[in-house]
Amino acid sequence: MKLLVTGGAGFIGSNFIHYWLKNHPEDLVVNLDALTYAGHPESLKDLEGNSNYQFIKGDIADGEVVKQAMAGIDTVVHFAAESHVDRSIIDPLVFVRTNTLGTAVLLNAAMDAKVKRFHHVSTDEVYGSLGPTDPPFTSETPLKPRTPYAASKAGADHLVKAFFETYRLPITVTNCANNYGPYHDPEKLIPRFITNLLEGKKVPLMGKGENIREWLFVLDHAKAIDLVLQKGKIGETYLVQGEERTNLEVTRKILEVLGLDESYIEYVEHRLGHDFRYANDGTALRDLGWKPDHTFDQSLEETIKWYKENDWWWKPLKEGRPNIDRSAQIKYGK
Ligand code: NAD
Ligand code: TDX
Repeated sequence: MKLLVTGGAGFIGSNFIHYWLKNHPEDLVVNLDALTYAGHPESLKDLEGNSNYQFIKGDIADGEVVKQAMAGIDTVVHFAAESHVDRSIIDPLVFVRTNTLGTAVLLNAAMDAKVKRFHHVSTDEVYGSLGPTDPPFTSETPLKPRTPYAASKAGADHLVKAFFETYRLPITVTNCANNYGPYHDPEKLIPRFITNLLEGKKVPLMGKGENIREWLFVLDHAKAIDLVLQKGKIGETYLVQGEERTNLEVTRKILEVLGLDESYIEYVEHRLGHDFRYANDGTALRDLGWKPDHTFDQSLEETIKWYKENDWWWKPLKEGRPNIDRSAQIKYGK
C-alpha cells in the first residue's frame, strides 16, 4: 500500500508513521508536512535512509503541491492541522485556512487521483461542550463547535462528509479524545506540565482544574485508525474513547509521579470560552474490535519517563514561544 500521511511531523502523525512502518513494513509512507512551528522533523530522525519513507515539505492548501504528493497514492491519512485551541483564539484565520480550506484542497486532489480511501482525523471538540452528567457524544451528535479551532475542524468534517455524499469519495472519519505520549508539543497540558516541573517551574492550571477531558495514549489512536482503514464502513464516523479525568486529577498524577507537592500548581484564569467537558461513546469502534492496549496511569508514567530522558527534543521548543494565555486572548478580542 502507498500511504500519504499529512502532518506527519506533528505529534500524532509522527507516532502514527512509527506505528505504521513497524506494523506494515512493506508499505510506502509519504509524509506531506509544511513544518510549521508544530512540525518537528527530529521526531522522525530514526527513519532517515529508510526506503519505505519519503518526506515532502509542503502546504496542504497549495493545490499544485498536493496534486504532486497525491500521485500514485491509494490511501490518505489526513492529520495536518493547526491544533492548539489557545492559539486559535488569538489567530483564527490560519486555522480556517489550514484546517478547512486545506482539507478541501486535499479532498479535491484525492478525487482526481481516485484514491481508494481518504481517512480524516478529527476531534471530539467538534461536538461542543458537555455538562457534568450529560451522556457522551455519539456519531449522531450534531456538530456544535465553540472555539475557532473546533469550528475549523467541524468545517473540515462537513466537507469530508459532503464529498462522500456528493461524489462517493470513499472516506472514513475518526473523532478522537485528547491524546498524550512522546513527541507531544510542550504547549499542550500534559507535556507543558511535565516539562515545566522538570525545569523546576510551576504549572498554570486553568480555573480550579475542574474541566474534564478524555485521555488516550497516542499509539492506541494509531491502532484505531489502522482498524478503521481495514474494517471501517465507508462514509462512517467512529468516535475514539479515552479515560475521563479532571485537569486537577491529571495534574496531581504528574506531581505524584515526580514526587512533588501541590505548591507547584499556579491557578490561572480560564481560556476564553473554555469547553467544560468532552466524552465519547466508543461502542461502534469497540464493535469493530478495537480496545486500547494502554491505561492512563501506567502510560502517563512512561510518558513522563520519556520526557525526562529526551530533553534534547523538547527544550529547544520552549524557547521564545509567544504568550497565548487569557490576557493575550482578551487583547486580541478587543
Ligand atoms: P500537531 O499540531 O502536533 O501537528 C500538526 C502537524 O501539521 C505539524 O507537523 C504541522 O507542521 C503540520 N501542518 C500544519 N499546517 C499545515 C499545512 N498548512 N500544510 C501541511 N502541514 C501542516 O497536531 P496533533 O496534535 O498531532 O494533531 C493531529 C491531528 O489530530 C489534527 O488534525 C488534530 O485536529 C487531530 N486531533 C488531535 C488530538 C490531540 O489530542 N492532539 C485529538 C484528536 C484529534
Ligand atoms: O497550560 C494549560 N493549562 C490548562 O489548565 C493548558 C495548555 C491547558 N489547560 C487546560 C485546558 C483544557 O481544559 O487543560 C485542558 C487540555 O488543554 P489542551 O492540552 O490545550 O487540550 P484541549 O484544548 O483539550 O485540546 C486537545 O485535545 C483535542 C488538542 O490540543 C486538540 O488538538 C484536540 O483536538
